[in-house]
Amino acid sequence: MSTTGPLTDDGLVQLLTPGGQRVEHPDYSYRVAHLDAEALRGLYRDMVIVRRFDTEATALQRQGELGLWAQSLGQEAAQIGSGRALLPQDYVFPSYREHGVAHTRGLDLADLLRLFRGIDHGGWDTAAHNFHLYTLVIGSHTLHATGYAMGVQRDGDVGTGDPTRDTAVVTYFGDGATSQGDVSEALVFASVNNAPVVFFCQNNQWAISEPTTRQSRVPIADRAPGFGIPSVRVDGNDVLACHAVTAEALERARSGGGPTFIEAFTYRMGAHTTSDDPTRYRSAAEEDYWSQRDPIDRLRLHLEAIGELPAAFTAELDAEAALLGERLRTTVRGWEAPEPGSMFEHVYASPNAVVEAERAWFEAYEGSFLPAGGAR
Ligand SMILES: Cc1ncc(C[n+]2csc(CCOP(=O)(O)OP(=O)(O)O)c2C)c(N)n1
Ligand SMILES: [Mg+2]
Repeated sequence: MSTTGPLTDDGLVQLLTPGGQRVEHPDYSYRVAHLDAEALRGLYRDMVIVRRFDTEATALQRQGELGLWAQSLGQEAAQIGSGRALLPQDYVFPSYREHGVAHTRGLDLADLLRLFRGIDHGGWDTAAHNFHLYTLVIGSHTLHATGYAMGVQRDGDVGTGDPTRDTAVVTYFGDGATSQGDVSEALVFASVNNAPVVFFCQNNQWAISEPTTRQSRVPIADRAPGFGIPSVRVDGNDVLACHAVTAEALERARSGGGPTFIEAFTYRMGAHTTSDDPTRYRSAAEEDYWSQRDPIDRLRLHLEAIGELPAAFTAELDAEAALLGERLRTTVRGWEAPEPGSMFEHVYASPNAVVEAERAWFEAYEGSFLPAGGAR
């Protein structure tokens, strides 16, 4: 681990060491002081469930049931820690591997698979969960989040002091996304408008095969102050630290204090997607190093050390995870393929001439094939 550059671990906020020991931080410890053993087990349960979901989804892709899958393996602490700091009225703009955050917003995890099976443009009701659709156009949703946050501000839902009204917006994106112009534009707009938005960058050290050292010479969080936005670097494999820094940033946003940039320093333990083979561009030694820093192991070690991980709890959790796996397999295989022409529906709220012309062309094209079985 270098002491300089974008991959340094200098200055990371940490509340739980890789060995599972609680450590004090002068600015952040108080933000997790209320989490008792039951709450810690809740965070552990979330991470285990999401990992099981991710493992099942990967297997379903390998069995040909999904076209593609983007794993969240290794990023569970960043996602669960931050997601559990959100209030119901807060709004999330994710990229495409925020399965843990989706879980904290109460989505049925199965619904995340519709898009990846190619049967739906989205997969869930965004308004029901204040969780926007997955965005695959890297960084573009940081602009959507900033615009949405400016709307929240103009609706007067910031700084009223009413904890059920004041609202924050959070957008999740990767290290690679920070090189996109859209992200810089979003930071400019958020800053000059003092928008209630939290920029949550999961620096998982890779943008497909490009390492973070190809995105920046300095820690990514160091860029934000240049836009006038305060930033913090956090150990992204420490669920407590992620929870603490996000709680602070959300509170700042809701109270009218403006945007914050969080860099959660973590590691993409899996491939970029199921179409990728990381053995072509990274070393086994690097993967071994990070497997020693698994975010779930860290909390497990802590709970064991304080005698708060009873066998009955882990047995129940194992059963819950197995049941989820079974349900996912049955649900996904049970989904019928939609009529191909239905992809033209719901593009706009009202009829649109261009979409109608495309639909007509498509129907004529489909109609040009012989019917199944041969003769007309
Ligand atoms: C605008 C745009 N350019 C390129 C791509 C292709 N692409 C898909 S994922 C990816 C890497 C993103 O890396 P990062 O932001 O670090 O997120 P991670 O996948 O590591 O979570 C790229 C370049 C894209 N989807 N959108
Ligand atoms: Mg990345």
